[in-house]
Amino acid sequence: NKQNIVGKVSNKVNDLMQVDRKDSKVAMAHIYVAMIALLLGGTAGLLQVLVRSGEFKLPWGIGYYQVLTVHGVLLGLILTTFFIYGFQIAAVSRTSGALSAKQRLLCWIGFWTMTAGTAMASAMVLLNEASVLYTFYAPLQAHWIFYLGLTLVVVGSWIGGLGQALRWMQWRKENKGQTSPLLSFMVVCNNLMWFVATIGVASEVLFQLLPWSLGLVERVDILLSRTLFWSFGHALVYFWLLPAYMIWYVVVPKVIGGKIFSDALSRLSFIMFVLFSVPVGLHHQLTEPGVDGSWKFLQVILTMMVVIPSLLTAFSLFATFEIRGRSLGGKGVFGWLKQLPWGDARFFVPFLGMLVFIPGGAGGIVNASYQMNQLIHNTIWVTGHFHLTVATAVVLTFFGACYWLVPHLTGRTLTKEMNKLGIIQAIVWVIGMGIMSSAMHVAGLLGAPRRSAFSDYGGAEIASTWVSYQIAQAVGGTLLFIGILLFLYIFVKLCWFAPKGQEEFPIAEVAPNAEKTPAILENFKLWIVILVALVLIAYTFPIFDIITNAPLGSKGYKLW
Ligand code: HAS
Ligand code: CU
Repeated sequence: NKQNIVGKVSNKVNDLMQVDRKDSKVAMAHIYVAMIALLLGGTAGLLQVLVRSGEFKLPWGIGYYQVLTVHGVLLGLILTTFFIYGFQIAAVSRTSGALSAKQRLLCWIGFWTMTAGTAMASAMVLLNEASVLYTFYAPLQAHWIFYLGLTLVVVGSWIGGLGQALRWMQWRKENKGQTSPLLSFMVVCNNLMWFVATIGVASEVLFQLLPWSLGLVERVDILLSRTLFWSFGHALVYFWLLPAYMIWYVVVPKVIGGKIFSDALSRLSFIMFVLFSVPVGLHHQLTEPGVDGSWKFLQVILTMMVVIPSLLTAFSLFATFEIRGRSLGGKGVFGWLKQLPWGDARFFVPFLGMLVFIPGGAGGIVNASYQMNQLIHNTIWVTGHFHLTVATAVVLTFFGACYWLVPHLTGRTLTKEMNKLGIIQAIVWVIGMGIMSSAMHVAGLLGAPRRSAFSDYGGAEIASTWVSYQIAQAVGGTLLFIGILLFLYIFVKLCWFAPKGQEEFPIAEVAPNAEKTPAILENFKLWIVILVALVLIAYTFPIFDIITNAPLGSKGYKLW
């Protein structure tokens, strides 16, 4: 009888492991696509900095803007979305419990839909039918298959996101009245924000760009298309950032042996992102005519509101680090810093990301300051800004996460050598990015444009002041490419060659003396109502204005 019970228990455990493995598989599928995007998109980045240095010409008739489109689409849209979904699926599965067969199926359907869309969009870029950059601004007109491909990526993300959210809802049903697992809650916040944000870009593509590129209509309203795009575009950058914040709030404290500073504060900051990420898109259009200044100013204020949850995050991370450092005996104002596990890549790599986010975020506040935006808009300063935010703060955090997530999902372990290589990789990245991004910021202040190939502008004197910075960008960009190769080497090792074993998914507990989490924070109905109200306030009048005062609209152009 006893044996029978033992048998049954071990069968049950086996079943659970089996299901877990199935979740791991769908998570890893996403991460593989992300890594292919990293390799190809990174190669494109290398070519760009070389072209812009003025010392290199692209062979075989490849266009600069074609390469730039590959870079932006693959790294900005594909690497991010696929990695985030891989991470989020694992996060929900490990904190709310393994996905049901139906939920997992949704994740697979989402995965294949997104992958098919990626293939369609990439094919069109490679065939030189869609050199329209990752923001695909009209009146540049791509082949309709490019737009359809991007639509499938978005639709696929809705399906996969639903699969993740359903698991959280099931947990809530099964555990009435209890505070839900923090990490799953955060995933649901991110997916909700993403869903609301993508409505704008989906309308742009479905009602404007697709009919236009198919030749069903001759002209589209440019200002409307850009406004719809940016109602999505800013939330997009937080869709990248929030998974990094999940890792900072929940994983990093566990890695350093500490606790989450406050569950309630973490949830509050995520809810603030849900509320304020969408109604701020006009801060990308501050120089555009056709939108009244007062609406731009309202969205500038809302942008400053969305800075607050980042400041909350900085505060609680500092607190987590200091409390842990002091508990290990650190003394004095900064003595506790020494106690942190600097030799652990799972801490060190995301930490560098946090550090870089301080200047990155400060630059964002400069951008969002209505008047200062005049100085930096459309200059390569902006490119410098987002290489600190998304390409360092976020990407280094994702790299750091891979060092436990990949072996966790593939049943292997992170060896000492790989850990060390991970640390070297991050240092190479920060040095490369430090050089490239600083040069971009300075050149931008000197007026160097973004989104443009090398030119001496007919020998204009001002263009000669940019040259040394463009060469510095090439040096930094080359280091970054080496960083990508180094990371992919570690990734391949962790997938197929590292010793077999078990690596945990680190999830910290909440500090015992923290306040109890108010139930209102989980009341999504309330937050959705406020979110919809804010979006309506921020966008109804500007869009009404744009539509009623619409000029003829523009035909499509293919300038490449
Ligand atoms: Fe941005 C343009 C404003 C954040 C990405 N941004 C872009 C573009 C991208 C991008 C891709 O208002 C270009 C889009 C295009 O192609 O045209 N951005 C902001 C503001 C923030 C901000 C106000 N951006 C981001 C993040 C991104 C991102 C995050 C990606 C992930 N951005 C703008 C504006 C433009 C713009 C304008 C348009 C410019 C133009 O004219 O075209 C804020 O969210 C930033 C808040 C962040 C902070 C930092 C908090 C620091 C933390 C770290 C703590 C560190 C610790 C370490 C604890 C205030 C959380 C401990 C240290 C020890 C020593 C112990
Ligand atoms: Cu923005």
